[in-house]
This record gives sequence, C-alpha cells and structure tokens, in this order.
Amino acid sequence: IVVDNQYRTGYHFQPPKNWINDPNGPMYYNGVYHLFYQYNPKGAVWGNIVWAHSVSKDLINWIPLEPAIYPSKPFDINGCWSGSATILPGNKPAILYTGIDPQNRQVQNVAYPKNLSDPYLREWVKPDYNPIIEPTNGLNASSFRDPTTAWYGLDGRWRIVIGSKRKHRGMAILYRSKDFVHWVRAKHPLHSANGTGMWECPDFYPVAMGGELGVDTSEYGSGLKYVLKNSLDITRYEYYTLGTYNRNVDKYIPDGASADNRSGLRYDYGNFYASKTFYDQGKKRRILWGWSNESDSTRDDVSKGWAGIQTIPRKVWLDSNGRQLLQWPVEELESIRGKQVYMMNKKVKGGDFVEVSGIMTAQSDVEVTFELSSLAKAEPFDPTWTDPQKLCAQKGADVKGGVGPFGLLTLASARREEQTAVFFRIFKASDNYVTLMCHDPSRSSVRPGLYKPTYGGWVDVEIKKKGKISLRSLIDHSVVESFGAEGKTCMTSRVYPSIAVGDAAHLFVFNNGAEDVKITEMKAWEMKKPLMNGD
Ligand code: DQQ
Repeated sequence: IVVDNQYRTGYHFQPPKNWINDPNGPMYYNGVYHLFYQYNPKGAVWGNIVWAHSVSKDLINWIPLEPAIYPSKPFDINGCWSGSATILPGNKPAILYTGIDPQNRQVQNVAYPKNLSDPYLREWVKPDYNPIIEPTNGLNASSFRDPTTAWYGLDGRWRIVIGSKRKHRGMAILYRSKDFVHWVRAKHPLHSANGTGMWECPDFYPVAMGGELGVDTSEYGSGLKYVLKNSLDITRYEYYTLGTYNRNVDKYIPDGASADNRSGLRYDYGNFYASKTFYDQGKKRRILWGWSNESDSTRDDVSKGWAGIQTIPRKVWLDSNGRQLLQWPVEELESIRGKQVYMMNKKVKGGDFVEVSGIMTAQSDVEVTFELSSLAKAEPFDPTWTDPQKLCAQKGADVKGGVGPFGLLTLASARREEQTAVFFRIFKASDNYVTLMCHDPSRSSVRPGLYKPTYGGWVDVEIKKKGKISLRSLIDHSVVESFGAEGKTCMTSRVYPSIAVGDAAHLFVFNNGAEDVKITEMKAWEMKKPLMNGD
C-alpha cells in the first residue's frame, strides 16, 4: 500500500495506514493512557475488525502496540466490535466488548490483561466462559452491542448498559452482575426513547454540579448530575441528555429541557461519532474521545491507503448553568505548540479580511476573542428557524449579515478560492439575541465530487451582556475542530483542499457583517508533530 500523505493529520491520532473507527476502552492505568480502536489490519475500508492498541503518557504522543483483541474464538470469530474498560477493585482492568459469533449474532465478552506487571498491558486473555451475555429472550441479535464501562451499586452488583432497539425504540439495556461473569438482564432498560432507532455506543456517567473535576463512573451522591449519550445509527450523529439517576430503581430520567433525539444536545455538531468518555484518575478529569470519519469517497480512501482519525481528546464537565456540558482540548496539547503569532485590539470592518501570517497554519492551534461594539444591526430572528445546521447552510460565510458572519477562514488558498469558514452570526429575536456557530466547508476544495456538509449549532450565551465571544480552532491538514464560547458549542469537519495545502494554506480573520467587530486578542501557534504510532 502506498500511503498518500497530503491529507494525513500532523497531531491528530491515527495509525500509519488502514481504516479506523470507534475509540474503544480508553483508560488510565498505572500512569499510562491506553487507547484501543476499531481497526482493519487489511485495508482502508471497514472490515476484519480488531481492537488496535496504542499507549501514551500524555494523550498526545502515541506508541503503537500489537492488536489487543482480535477474532480467535467462536464468540468473536467474525469480529471484535466496540466496548469499554472498567478498573475493578484491586486495580485490575477488564474489557467488555461485542463479539460477532459464527451465526453473526452480537454477543458480549470479557477480556483481562495476561500480565498485570507489563506496563503496557500488551496481551489480553479471553476466558473460555465467554460469551458472558447473549441476545436471548426476544433481543434482536443484530442490534445488541457496545457495552459501557461498568458502575458499582450499593447492593454489591456491577451494572452496564448495552445499546439496542425494539422496532424504532432505541434502548440502553441494563445488566447486573456480582462477579463480572454472570450477568442478569434487568426488567427495564436504564432508558429508551421511541423513534430514535438503534443506540450505538451508549455512554453513561456522572458529572459534578460545580467545577471542572471529573467523577468516577461508580460515584454516587448529592451534587452530581448524569449524562446519557447515544450514537444514532440512522442520523450518524450523537445526542446526549443531562438528567438524574435513581439508583434504587436503576432508572435514568432526562431533565425536562433535555431532548433524547434529533433536537437534543450534542458533543459536536459536525463529523464526530461513536464517542466514549473515561475517568482519568491521574488528573481527576473526565476525557472524551470521538471518531471523525473521512468525507471523501471510498475510492479516495483506498487510494490514500487510510481512513479515519480520532479527534483531540477533550476534557468534559458540566456548565455552571447546569444546562449543558463544556468541552476543551486536554491541556497536554499545549505542549506541542511551537512558533506563535499574536494580534491585539484589531478592528475588522464589515467586508474585511485580516491575514494571520508568520506561521504554518495548515497545522495550527488558533485562539481568538471577538468584541462586538454594537448589536444594533443584528438581523431579525425568524422563530421557524429551528435547525441550526440548515440555517448555517442557508446563510453561509459568503452571505452578508448584520452582526456576523465573523470568524476564521481556515485552510484557505491565497485568493480564497478554497476556504473552510468557521464563524458566528448573531440574530435579534423578540426578547433576546440568538447566537449561531457554523462550519461552512462548501468551498473547502475545488476538487469535484467531495461531500462538504455545512454544520451548525446554537451557542447558549448571553451575548448582549458579555459583549464578546471566543473561538478556538484546531487546524490539521484535513480536519478543522472548533470550540465556540469556551467550549459551549463544538464542531468538527473533514476537508480536502487541493490548493491550500502545506505552506500554501493561509489563515484569515473575516467579517462579512455590517457591524464592525474587534479582535481583542488572537494567538495562533504552529503545531509540532508528536510521536504518532511510529508513523
Ligand atoms: N462500530 C462498531 C460497532 C458500533 C459501530 C463496529 C459504531 O460496535 O456500533 O465497528 O460506529
């Protein structure tokens, strides 16, 4: 295989070649971070799935190891699909994963490290008593997968949920076990929602009300809220709700304002799927990993020799308003920041562009804060605009507005035939202001035949009171990962410029609104290349 380097990322997680998808079983164990992931050892398309394995001391530099879990027994002979890690008492990690058996049924298996004194936990043993959970009693054997990290209850039983569906009702089916070997299905799912279809890769965990510290999955008590996330097979997007967990009856109840479905909250409003969190005991934080798929064609992937990346790991915690999660790239990312450029108090008039020069922006980290002098010219908000993604598509970066669009033109060619725009637009509703954040990659490449969806999300900020808004974008050759308003609204796009490549990639700040905006501060760093799986 010849690997095409033009679109390979510099600091995002990827193996040297081949297909990758879901992050699996992330964990921190004895000072080492482990990331497993769905991997095809034989090519750049999905298939032959094993758990590839990498380790890291800092979540940024990665050492590749041999696949940890691969088909070898009847209970996983047709594939080793997604799952999670749990650190059991006595500091003993366990992995639960979905195996595909000879009848192509989805069954759940457990695996343990062969040698706990190997600092990298290279070899994993799958006991012969597997599978530990089978799709019996009316469960759909082809919609029964992706076990979560287990949490411990007062009654001395472990609990997990497994993603499933019954007709169109998506479900998080609950199982309990005293010994991690014998698992009993609970009478009721932890939660379910009609019309959502198969729930892939569910994730369920507590978050602290107040502060940024993470909470171990088994913790329980006052001062906690719960998060339930599902990846919806039919939309290929993920949604989460915030809610309460009643431990006595094992029921999760989403908060009233939190919808389970397509109008619900999302970690990322772009190309981000099959995500999973883990509690990092080392730094007392919860970390989120998500997969970002290619948006070129399968043929392109085969000729590139690779497909898929993992997004930069993000710390997640509850917003002090209790209404949503906040996310921010792990602080370790800052260790690979290189040459920096800086801008302060720079006015960007309506229709103006300011180039950020002096660094290689194709592989960069950009933080900028905009001050809004006035909202007087904000366009009126039409209350029928309920879908932010559609609104962003309708009002792309080139559509002039009142307050905004203003933001960044990333991976842009010098004359801007190519650009991936990241921006905000502010509207005036009857009794407040509405802030929209968009990724507009419609001009990301002059190459024909690419999938270039616009992405959008609302930003829950009091823009009038604050008078400013921040944006951070991680730019890395074929990915732009953005964090609006200190991590309130995030989105990721995969793009394939053909002119704006390497040194020919430019970065601009732009304002296409009638109202001027001011860059109060902008810092941009060229990013160094970390150790990336021996590439
Ligand atoms: N990918 C895995 C499944 C999971 C899906 C198979 C989500 O376990 O449901 O590669 O992307």
